[in-house]
Amino acid sequence: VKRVLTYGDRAKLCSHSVAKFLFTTMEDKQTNLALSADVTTGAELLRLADAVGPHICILKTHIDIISDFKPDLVHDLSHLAEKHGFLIFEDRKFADIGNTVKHQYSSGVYRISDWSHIINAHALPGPGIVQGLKEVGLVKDRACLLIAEMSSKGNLATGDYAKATLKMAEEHDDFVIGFITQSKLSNDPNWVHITPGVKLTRGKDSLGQQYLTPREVICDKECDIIIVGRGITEAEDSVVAAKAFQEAGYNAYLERMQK
Ligand code: 5BU
Repeated sequence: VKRVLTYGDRAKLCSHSVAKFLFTTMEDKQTNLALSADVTTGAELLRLADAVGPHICILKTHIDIISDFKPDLVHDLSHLAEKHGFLIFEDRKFADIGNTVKHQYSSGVYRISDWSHIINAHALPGPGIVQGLKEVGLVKDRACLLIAEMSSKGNLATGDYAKATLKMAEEHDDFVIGFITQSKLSNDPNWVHITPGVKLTRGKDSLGQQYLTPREVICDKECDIIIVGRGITEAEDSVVAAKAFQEAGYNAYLERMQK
C-alpha cells in the first residue's frame, strides 16, 4: 500500500535543521500557510507578524520595500518568530554571480544572513550562485530555496528549466532545502515545495500575477506550502483571512493524505 508521508514523518527524515524545524512546526501548528507580509512600514510588518503569527509556519518578507527600515526591525521580528514559532524567509531572489551575492546576502544595509532563516535564489546564473550564498549561510545554519517555476504570466522559466534547477539543488542539498514552484518537481520527501500565487478563488491581478486555490496547490499539484500575500494583507481582517487560508490549506493536505 502506498502511504503518503505526513509533515511529521518528513521532519524525521530530513537532515537540514531548518527543514526539520519547518516540517515539525507545520505538523504541530497544523498549518502550511506562509504569509507574504508585503507591507511598507516597520510598524505594519510587526503588527501583522504578531497578529497572524499563530497561524503560519513561515513569514516571508521583502525587506527592501520597508520605507523606514532600521536594524531594530529585524531584531523585533526575530523575537516574534520565536514567540509564535515561525521561520523568516527574505524573498530576495538573488540572481547574480557567486561573489556578488555573497556580499548582498551578508552585508549592505540589511545584513540578510544575520536574521533570515531562509532565502531564495534564481538558478539562472548557474551553480556559482549557490556556492556563493552557501559560503555565507552554511555556517549560520541557514537554508536556501531555488526558484524553479514562477507564478507570473509569460515568465521564461519553461521547458527543462525546472529539471535543471532540481539537479542544481541535488548537488547542494546541504544548503538547498527545496523550491519555489508551481508544481511538485520530485518525489523525494526531503524537498520542500513552496508555492506563491494563491487566493481562495482562481484569478489574476493587473500585472501578470496568476492565482490558484489552496486545494489546487496542495492537493492537485502536490506542493507543501502556500504563500499568500494580498489575500491576507488586503482583507478587511487579516487574522480572519489568515485563519481561512490556514484551514483551506490544511484541509487540502488532509485530503491529499487520503488520496
Ligand atoms: P500576492 O499578494 O499573494 O500576489 O503576493 C505573492 C508574493 O509572492 C509576492 O511577495 C511575490 O513577490 C512573491 N512571488 C510570486 O508572487 N510569484 C513568484 O513566482 C515568486 C514570488 Br518566485
